Formats: sequence, structure tokens, C-alpha cells
Amino acid sequence: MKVFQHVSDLGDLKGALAEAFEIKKDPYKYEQLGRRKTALLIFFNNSLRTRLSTQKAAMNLGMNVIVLDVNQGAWKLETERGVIMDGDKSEHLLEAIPVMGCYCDVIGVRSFATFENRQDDYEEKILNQFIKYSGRPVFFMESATVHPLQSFADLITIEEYKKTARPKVVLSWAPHPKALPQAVPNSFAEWMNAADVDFVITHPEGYELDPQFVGDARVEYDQMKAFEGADFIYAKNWSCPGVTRPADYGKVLSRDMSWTVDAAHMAVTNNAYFMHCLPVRRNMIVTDDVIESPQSLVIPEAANREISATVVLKRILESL
Ligand code: AN0
Ligand code: CP
Repeated sequence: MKVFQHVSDLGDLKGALAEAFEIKKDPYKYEQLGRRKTALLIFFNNSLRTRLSTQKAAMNLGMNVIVLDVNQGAWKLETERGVIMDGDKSEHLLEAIPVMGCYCDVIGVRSFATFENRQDDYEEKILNQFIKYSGRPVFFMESATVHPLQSFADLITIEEYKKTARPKVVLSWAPHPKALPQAVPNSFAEWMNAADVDFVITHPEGYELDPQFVGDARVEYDQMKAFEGADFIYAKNWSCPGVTRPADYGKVLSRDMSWTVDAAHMAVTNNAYFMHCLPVRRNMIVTDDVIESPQSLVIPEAANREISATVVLKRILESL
């Protein structure tokens, strides 16, 4: 595997899940595979889980790991070609990327949407430059539009906890004070569409996700109706994707607190499990009692980030 961006990059999903459970049983099974190989993890944005779980995964495989916070100690990077660099940016991404490639065998990159230009974000301008100029396999650690390591961990979690062959999974928008990316809901939708689940998306008007990710999913604007009979509730805030309202791309359109997932919402479900990728703002996205309930899977989900990252790095190492 040379790029990990979409669910399709894993090929047969059932096979990938089987590999995940094999690794969960014995995380050090492939500890020889990464000997003398180096993973470079580049962060343009903050992280707790991705940073720690991906380092742990690389160590499980016997790899060396280098982590770089671009905004803490590296030169300020220009990303646009043709710019006269007379401002505060000392280095261009077009040199920085191949230089980074010199010191590693695999590169993971976190670079969120900037919301400056929908086309640049949705064309994955930054990550595609890493693919083109690093000379190394690249895996996405949340890009402008996707967060596949998260969705893979989410799917592993659903597989572990589901009580029926084809559970009902609901992705629900929830309120948040700041504009957040669409990467998590985009990927979650993509992965659920590829999995054997009954998938429903619910959000207020204007928050329609990009059709390439929605696929054949059912969209229900009545949140309570969407929650009826659900086996898994996956809450997440996202800003306006700019599909039905291009001028509002990246904006907060609603702060409607009636969308906060609380006990009354959970009461209409089929005793659903609650999921969220974290970090989560309590009593905005979800109430204290729901996230602390026995049905909350937020910690097992985070734990499975180590497993999804181990499978992905293993697949990349096998292709070197
Ligand atoms: C990010 C987001 O919503 O995409 C990262 C989530 C994994 N969240 C925040 O910036 C709070
Ligand atoms: N879920 C997730 O990716 O968390 P971090 O932003 O802390 O890495």
C-alpha cells in the first residue's frame, strides 16, 4: 500500500478487519517487519490520539519514529507556488517535502482543512504534494477531507460491539462553538457505506456532506426520527460543507442545542452505543451522563486507533 486515504486502499475490508483482530490479539506479531525502518509523523495541527496511537503502532512493528510539529520549531512554510517569499515564511513546502522524505521510509501527515478555499481543501492540495514529492508512501492522519485511521478504528469498534449482523448506525451532527472540519464525518460515511450496516446520516439543513462520501446513505433531517431503533449513535460536529450553500463553506450555520445527544435522544434508540472520535466538548456534543454511561464506547474507540494504525503501517511496510 503506497497511499492510505480511502477505505478502498485496504482492498477487501473483511480481510483488513480479520487482520485487525489478529493484531489486537497479538500486537507484537509483526515486530520484525519494521526493523531499521523509520516512520516520520508530520503534524500541522494538534493531536493527542493520532500522535500517540500511531507512534505506538510503529513501535509495535519494530520501527523507529520521528515526530515533527511543523508549527513548533520548524521553519514557517510557504505552500503556494509562485509567491515572492518576502514575508515571514522561510521555507517552501516544495523543498521541505523531499527533504523530509530523505530521513524516513514512510510518512504520515496531519493537515486540516483551512476553509480558505473549498476547491483547494477538497482537492487535497497539501497531502497530494506529499504523495507527489516525498518519494515515500504517505498515510493520512486527518487531511482536509478525510480521517481514515479514525474510521477504520470506528469500524473495528462496531464489529466488536454489534449484537446483530447488520446494525443500524446513525451519524449525527451536534453543536460546537467553533468551525470544525468535515474530515471525520466524510470518512465515517465512506467507511460505513463500505461496511455491512444500515447507515443513516442526520443533520440540520445546510450541513449536507459531499456526495462522494454520502453515497447511498439515507439522510434524515429529523434527528429523533433518525435515532429510532439505532444500535450505534456516532456524534460529531462539522462546519458547512458548502454543498448546498457554497458561500457558507467552513461556516457555523447552527448552534442549536436541541441536537446535543442527551438521555432523551438515547431513549428512542435500541439501547444504542454512543461513539465519538474525541476530543469532545461535553454538554455541547453530548451530555455528561451519556458519555459516562456504560453504553459509551469513546475509550474503546480510542484504544482501537492503535490497532488501525498497526494494520495500516504493516500493509505499507509489506509494500516497501
Ligand atoms: C478535529 C476535527 O473535528 O476534525 C479533530 C478530530 C479528530 N477536532 C477539533 O479540532 C476539535
Ligand atoms: N480522534 C483523533 O484523531 O484525535 P486527535 O485529534 O487527538 O489525534
